[in-house]
Amino acid sequence: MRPYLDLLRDVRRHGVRKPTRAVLRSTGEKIDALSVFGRQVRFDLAAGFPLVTTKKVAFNAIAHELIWFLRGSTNIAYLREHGVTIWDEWADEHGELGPVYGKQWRSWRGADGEVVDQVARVVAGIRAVVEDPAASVGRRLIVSAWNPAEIEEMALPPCHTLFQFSVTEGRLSCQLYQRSADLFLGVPFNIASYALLTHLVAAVTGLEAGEFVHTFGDAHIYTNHLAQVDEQLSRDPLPLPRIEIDAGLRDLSAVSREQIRLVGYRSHAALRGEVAV
Ligand code: U5P
Repeated sequence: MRPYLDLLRDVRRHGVRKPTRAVLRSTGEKIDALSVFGRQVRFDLAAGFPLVTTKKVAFNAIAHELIWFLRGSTNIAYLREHGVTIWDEWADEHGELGPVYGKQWRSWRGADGEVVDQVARVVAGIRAVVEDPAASVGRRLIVSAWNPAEIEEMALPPCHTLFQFSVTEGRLSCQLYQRSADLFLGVPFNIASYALLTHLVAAVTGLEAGEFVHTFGDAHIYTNHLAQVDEQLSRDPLPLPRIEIDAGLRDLSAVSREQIRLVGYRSHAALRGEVAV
C-alpha cells in the first residue's frame, strides 16, 4: 500500500489548509482540510489486493456497497439488511438517496426515454475487445456517474465520478477519476472498491486483473483526522491479502457476497475518525 501511504504523507506535508463546506455532525463545527489538486497512484493487482493494512478497513462494507451499486439500487434497504451504515447519513426517511451510483451505472436516463445500462455495455465492450483487440470500443470503455442533469436530485454528488477499462495482453485495467477524496476515511474504501470491481469484471470476461489507476481531483485530509493520519504513517505496512472470486460468476447484477473471498488480511488496529458531512 506504498502508493496510498506516499500520497497521505504528501498531502499531510504539502496540502494547503482550506475551508470546506463540511461540518462535524457531533458539534456542528465547520471543518478545514489540507488539500492538493491533481494526483495519481497505481496498484498492480497481481501483487496483492490493495486493502490498507496500516489500520483495519471494513472490507465487508466495501463488498456489500459494490454489490448494491451493481444491482442498480439507490435505497439503503439492502445495506441495512447487511449491517452496513456508511450511507445512512445521506438517506431520506424512506432510505432513498436519489439517482446516485446504482441508478447512473445501470439505468442512465437518456434524452428520449432510452435507458442505458452502462455496466452491461462496458462488459459487452470488453468481450468485443477480447474477441478483436482492434474493436472500435477498445478506448471507449467508460462508465460515468456524473450526470449533470440529475446532480441536484442526488443526496451527494458522485465522488468517484468516472471510470475506464483497458484490455492489454489478457489483463484488464481500470482507471478512476475521483473528483473529491477524503484521504483518511473515504479513499481506503474507494481503492478497495474499484480493485474489487476490476476483479469482478475480469472474472466475467475471462481476463486477469491488471492495474488499478487512481486519479484524483481534490485530495484532502480533514483537520480532525490529522492525529490519526500521523499515527497511521508511523506504522509499518503488512503483506497484502488476496481476493478470490467464485469461478461460477457470470452476471454482475447477481453477484453475492459469498462469491467474493478476502484471504489473508492482517492489519494494524482500527483508527476512528468522525466523518465530515
Ligand atoms: N468522499 C470520499 N469518497 C467517497 C464519498 C465521499 O472521499 O466515496 C468524501 C469527499 O472526499 C468529500 C466528501 O470529503 O466526501 C464529499 O464532499 P464534497 O466533495 O461533495 O463537498
